Amino acid sequence: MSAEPGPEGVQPDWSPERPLGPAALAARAAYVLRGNDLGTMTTAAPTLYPHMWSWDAAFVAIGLAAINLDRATLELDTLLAAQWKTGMLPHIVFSPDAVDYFPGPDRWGCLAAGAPAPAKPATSGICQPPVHAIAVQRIVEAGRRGGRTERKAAEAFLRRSWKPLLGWHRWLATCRDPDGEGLITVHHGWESGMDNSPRWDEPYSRVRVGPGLPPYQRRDVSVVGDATQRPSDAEYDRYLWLVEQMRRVGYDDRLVRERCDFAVQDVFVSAIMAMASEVLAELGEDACMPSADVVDLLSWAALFRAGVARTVDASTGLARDFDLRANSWLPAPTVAGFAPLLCGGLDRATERRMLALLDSPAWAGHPRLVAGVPPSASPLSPDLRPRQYWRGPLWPVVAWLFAWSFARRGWAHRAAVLREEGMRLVAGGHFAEYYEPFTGEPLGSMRQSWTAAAVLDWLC
Ligand code: 2M8
Repeated sequence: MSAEPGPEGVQPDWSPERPLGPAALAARAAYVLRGNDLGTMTTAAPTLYPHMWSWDAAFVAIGLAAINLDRATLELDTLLAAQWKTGMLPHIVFSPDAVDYFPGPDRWGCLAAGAPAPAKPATSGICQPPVHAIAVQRIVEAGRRGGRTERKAAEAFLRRSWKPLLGWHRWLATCRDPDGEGLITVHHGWESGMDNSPRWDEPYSRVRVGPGLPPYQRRDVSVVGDATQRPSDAEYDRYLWLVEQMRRVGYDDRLVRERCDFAVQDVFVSAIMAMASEVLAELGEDACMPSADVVDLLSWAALFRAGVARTVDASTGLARDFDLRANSWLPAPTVAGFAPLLCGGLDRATERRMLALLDSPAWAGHPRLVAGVPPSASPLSPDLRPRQYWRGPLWPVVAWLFAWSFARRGWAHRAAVLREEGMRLVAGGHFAEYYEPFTGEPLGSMRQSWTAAAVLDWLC
């Protein structure tokens, strides 16, 4: 292995490295996942994110499915065991053994606030994108490729996870889209998974931090070692204020909907909901699960696909989020604008235009990008911050998600190109959280589980 970085995020003398061969890269990726394994959960990253994150856990399971089916199912079993009584899968499942993280269980204070959370383990009080059905599909496929024992284990896993997964999708469809508009509402940028994306600048600008915000000390900045890669303190105040608002209403779904300062219909989460509902319906149909469940899943797939398609702005060619508090569209050009390509539903002309835009110099076709993958923000945007998290860097896991859905949609060539370009990012053997788009410098955490997992899935 190459020398470990000092603070988790800092590469002391980074310079472009010679690419490793596929076998060495796969071995390193497996080594990273093993190193981040706490036994029944894998940390999203060893120091920066020392607990289980919901959508990270799904990607981890996807990577593990390629090398250790039992460990892959255990990962999702751990997550599902933390499901709330309402059906919500929490965005963080805290390990009692892990090192510090802020905001930790006390700051979320879910049980003390009377939330419908499990007595154990401790969790956060919000959710993340519902990619989990994709992991289940990967596990079932890996089971089928294996022998009789693996196939049976994967089928048993599907049977035991069916109800919790259905409950999760039902909670999203009912609590987060109560009027059946086909768009999921998020109440925190963290729920989108794209925490500080320019998508959220407008809605956050309307969040007024109240006087009662308890004091706190950030930990992320010292771990990464370079504050410019992370959200600002002012942004963090707003993140923490939203947590405070939700805590004060006991994380009650209805009250959060009514009172939380942040309420945005998220087009990317909605596209994932459409796609994942369809995947789950197919798995259920194959495994003879109750047909009423399959019908519900198919109806959500259709509803959210249509909801996502309706958000496309004819003038930019991109899909948009909608701010329910300001009653306005959010037009920031980010990777989320390509959400309809994940789930389908556009008419042919609009879809072709969107694909051409994705390939253009304004996006993945920008001549200076080190890899032709969808960047988190347009390289031509005046707001581009090439080193800052969700405001411009390239994310291998995002490339994986697009590649997977393009393959599913029958676009084999596009999927293969994305895989090849995504592999270009990680070829030096750092499984970084994200990469500088023009130099390829690895940034954020250096042992990010979902990056290693994406590489394993691509290589194995
Ligand atoms: C990032 O989010 C956490 C908060 O949830 C953070 O910045 O502290 C995001 O990139 C999110 O999408 C991801 O799941 C998480 C762990 O990798 O890190």
